[in-house]
Amino acid sequence: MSEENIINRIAEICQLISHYNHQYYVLDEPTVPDVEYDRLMRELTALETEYPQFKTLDSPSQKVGGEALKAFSQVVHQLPMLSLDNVFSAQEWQAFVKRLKDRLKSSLDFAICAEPKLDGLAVSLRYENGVFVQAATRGDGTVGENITENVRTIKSIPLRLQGTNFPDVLEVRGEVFMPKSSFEALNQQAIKKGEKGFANPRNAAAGSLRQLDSKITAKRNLAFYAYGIGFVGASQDGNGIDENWLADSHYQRLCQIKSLGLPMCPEVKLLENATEVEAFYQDILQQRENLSYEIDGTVFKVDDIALQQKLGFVARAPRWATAYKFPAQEELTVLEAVDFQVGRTGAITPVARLKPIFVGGVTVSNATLHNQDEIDRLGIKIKDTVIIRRAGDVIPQIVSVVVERRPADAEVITFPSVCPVCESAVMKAEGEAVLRCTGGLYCQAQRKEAIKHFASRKALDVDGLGDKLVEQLVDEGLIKTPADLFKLTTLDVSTMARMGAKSADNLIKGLESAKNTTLAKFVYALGIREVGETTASNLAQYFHTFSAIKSANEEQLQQVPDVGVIVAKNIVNFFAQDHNVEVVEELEAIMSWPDIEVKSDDELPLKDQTFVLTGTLSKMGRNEAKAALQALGAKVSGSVSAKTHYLVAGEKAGSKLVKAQDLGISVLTEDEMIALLNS
Ligand code: I6G
Repeated sequence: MSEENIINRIAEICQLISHYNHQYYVLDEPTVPDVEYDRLMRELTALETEYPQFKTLDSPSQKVGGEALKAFSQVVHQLPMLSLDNVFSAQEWQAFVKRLKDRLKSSLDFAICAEPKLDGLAVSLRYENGVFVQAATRGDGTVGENITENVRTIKSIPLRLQGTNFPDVLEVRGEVFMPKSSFEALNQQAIKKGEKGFANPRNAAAGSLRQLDSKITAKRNLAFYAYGIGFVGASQDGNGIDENWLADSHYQRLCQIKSLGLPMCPEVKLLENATEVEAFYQDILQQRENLSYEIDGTVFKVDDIALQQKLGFVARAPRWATAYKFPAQEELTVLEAVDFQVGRTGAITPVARLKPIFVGGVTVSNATLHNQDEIDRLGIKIKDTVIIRRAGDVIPQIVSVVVERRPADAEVITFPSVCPVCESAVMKAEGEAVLRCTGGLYCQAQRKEAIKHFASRKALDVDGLGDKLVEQLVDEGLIKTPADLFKLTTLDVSTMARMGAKSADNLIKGLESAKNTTLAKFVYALGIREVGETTASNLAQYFHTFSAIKSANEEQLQQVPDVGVIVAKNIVNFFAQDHNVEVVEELEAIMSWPDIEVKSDDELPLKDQTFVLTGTLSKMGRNEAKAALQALGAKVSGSVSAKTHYLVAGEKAGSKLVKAQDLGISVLTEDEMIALLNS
């Protein structure tokens, strides 16, 4: 190859790879398979190794990380990097707007640029003549750290701007963050290696950016969204494009940066006026768990740059912008006591009684401590100050203990030596972390939980029979087993405390109609350990009759999808116990379900295909879609794995969609699934 050909080929590959990077990391629309991308990258590195003199500063090969640094040098920001003031409520937001209007001496409405507030690190990127030359942290706002080599490895940050319409010097400001899926993968790896892992995606992003060895950063899968423009100017040998290049709207400026190939957060929206702010805040709060990145609030900015200039700055923050933060998801509180609860399967769970604390939008006073292993892992004692986390609708968790705040009289948590409810012996099965009561249905707690499960919505769905009523019926000695429910009379029930004739009548009617069910629901309602809805439905599909399930041995049971050694053992054990057989026989005599239709393989075109449903399915709904897929032989699983064939992604699909995409699994929209079902 002639020198000229080599230079041309290097330039050609660089341009192609940058283009594919943009499609993949910024637009989320890859057009070539990974293998093609890898081929080009290998060819480029080979050429650059052989002809280092032709390697350019903006080569995409530099994204894999360069030489390790001894320390970070300092960067003086040409324009200070400001931070944001906060508001925490609708009232505070309104007060903010009032201050703006007072200062502007105007009652007119103004447009607002609304953005999610990413939980990452603010950085400033500098492009000179379109080439990425420097990245710096915010630091103290005036002087930051030079993290150029690390930022160079972030795949969605272009090393050369697209097109030609940009100023000679352009500083882009934005947030470097770690997507939730990358954070989870990173922590899984750390746990496998026996390391501690990062507390949250923000820490992981910060830890990854502050690596002296950029090869480590390169492996961390960081991402970037631009939120504004810093210094803009013509350099000495400039081409004349300068500040006038800038649009006079903040939102338009973000679009300008986007057109140069920099990623902009897809949730950014231009609002007509300040009254639309609350709806945007609520909408983003709703979406929070499903977003692929962590956020801790929203940011609102006066959109008109002329108004921004009139408003100016206070100390370190602009007057024209504020973060409207979400309620904190982590808080400090005190562990006041630990109670032990006995569940349906006898598991004894320590429950933390906490000093009530407002966290994640609700007041929390209890949290599970799971088992002894968890207590050991946390190193927690009664009277400890703890960090509690409540994210979205997830149940509150104790994240860690603030050991420095431990009082001298903190008490060790000790598990009971007998069942706290029935005083039967307790035991821990080999390899299990859970302590269990051995009392079975002799134990009143297990009995109550078994009946609650039997009557619950996903099982027999008995109208008028809630958890409280089950407790009352058992406490008053009216029932001992699920079968006893059907022996209740209106008279029995109406004589109970707080029970009117009408409610009693409703309950008896509810029980009457619950007698007709399906085989799958009946099997699920029995509450056999680890037999959930899907397993129960698989058992029904496989065996067709209840007597076949009851008499199957472990080997036969293991032929059923989802049933492994442990579940098979649990099923056999359940039917081997006299008290279970007694109750089951009584129930069989009372209840009925239609025969399972036996289908030939021709009628099961989706046999052996595993589907996962995620997001909101607005046309069919989850349950209907699941039933329709199963009717055609498909398996419907709750989690995405390498064994998944299709992911059906409804609106606001979140981490499952990200995982499926990472694994290269076919993703169907709801309409595509409906078309598949109809075909
Ligand atoms: O630190 C920040 C995060 C996000 C920001 C910011 C932002 O907008 C979405 N915007 C400004 C104007 C500043 N800091 C100073």
